[in-house]
Amino acid sequence: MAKSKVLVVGGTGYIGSRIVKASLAQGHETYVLQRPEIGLDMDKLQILLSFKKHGAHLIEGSFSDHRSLVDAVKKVDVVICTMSGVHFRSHNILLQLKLVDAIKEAGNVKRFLPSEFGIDPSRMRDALEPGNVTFVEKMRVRKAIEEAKIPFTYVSANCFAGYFVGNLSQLGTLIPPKDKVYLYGDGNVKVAFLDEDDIATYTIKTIDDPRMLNKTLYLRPPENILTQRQIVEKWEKLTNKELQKFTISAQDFLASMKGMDFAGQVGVGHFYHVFYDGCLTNFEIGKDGEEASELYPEVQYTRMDTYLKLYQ
Ligand code: NDP
Ligand code: GFR
Repeated sequence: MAKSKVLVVGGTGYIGSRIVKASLAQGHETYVLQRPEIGLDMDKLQILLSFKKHGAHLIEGSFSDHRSLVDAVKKVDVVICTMSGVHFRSHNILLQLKLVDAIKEAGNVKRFLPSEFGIDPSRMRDALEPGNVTFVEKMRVRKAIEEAKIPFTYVSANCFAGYFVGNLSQLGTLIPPKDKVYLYGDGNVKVAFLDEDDIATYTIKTIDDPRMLNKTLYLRPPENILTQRQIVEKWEKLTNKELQKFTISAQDFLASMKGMDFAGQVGVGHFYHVFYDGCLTNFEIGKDGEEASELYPEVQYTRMDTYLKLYQ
């Protein structure tokens, strides 16, 4: 069967750019939405031009022009949206409702992957405010997809190593601490960490896989199911330096939200559910889900010891 043609919407973004590269690498004719709104953003333009150099096609389209979205979608078989969802960057998850309308009208899309790539929002109905906004909005998009009977795959990517491993899971920084590290509780809650390039590889593997039609892919490669304490120990071994460890109780961690801005509070909420509740690993994958490393054992996923070497 011919490989599906893919349109990535949000292709110059953090995970989006990796998904464009993975789509090209796996031999899909790959299209990337080129939004007129990027205007004088030279960085975005350069990324788009580099995609073109590597064989991708650019399609002009705008979320303020429904017709342009319909025309873009009609050119492909699969649409992947990587719309922004990290509050201190930008957060436009609900814009996807316009893309769902376009896909519904076009009628040709064989698979739509909305911008998920994190905690499974369907399991977060009781999430703390204001961080629950992420999950409420992602569930609104899911509802629109399923009501329109658009075939889908949801990717629950768990923790991006760039946001959770390079910094030893410290809030407010993206690089490792020098002398002291704060542990969430005893630091022994199991979390799943993924290199972002592997997230992109697994994502593209699903799009022509009938086993992933209307299913959720959970990324839980066994050697990357680790606790925060294990991440810290890997870093200490790599640097041959012990860090001073401090424990933050759940109560104190939540109390720290006071005085934070909205984006900071959202982050605390997400970190709380990951590192205190263990929300990524405290459930069995059910009949509507599959685990990525089991489904695609050929993927040599990056271990976190290797990932951390980047930060030395
Ligand atoms: P980015 O912040 O990199 O943004 C992605 C793209 O969103 C941008 O490149 C842009 O597309 C598009 N976008 C942003 N604002 C607008 C707008 N106003 N109109 C149209 N398009 C817009 O996103 P991330 O890669 O950080 O996040 C993507 C997903 O991954 C989210 O769902 C987020 O929740 C999740 N995530 C999960 C993490 C985890 O650890 N599990 C970590 C970080 C994110 P364009 O390229 O066209 O300009
Ligand atoms: C783990 O799943 C998710 C993570 C998710 O489903 C949606 C969004 C995220 C975000 C986190 C919270 O918004 O990805 C990374 C993280 C963003 C963040 C990192 C927020 C505040 C911080 O101080 C921070 O420090 C690294």
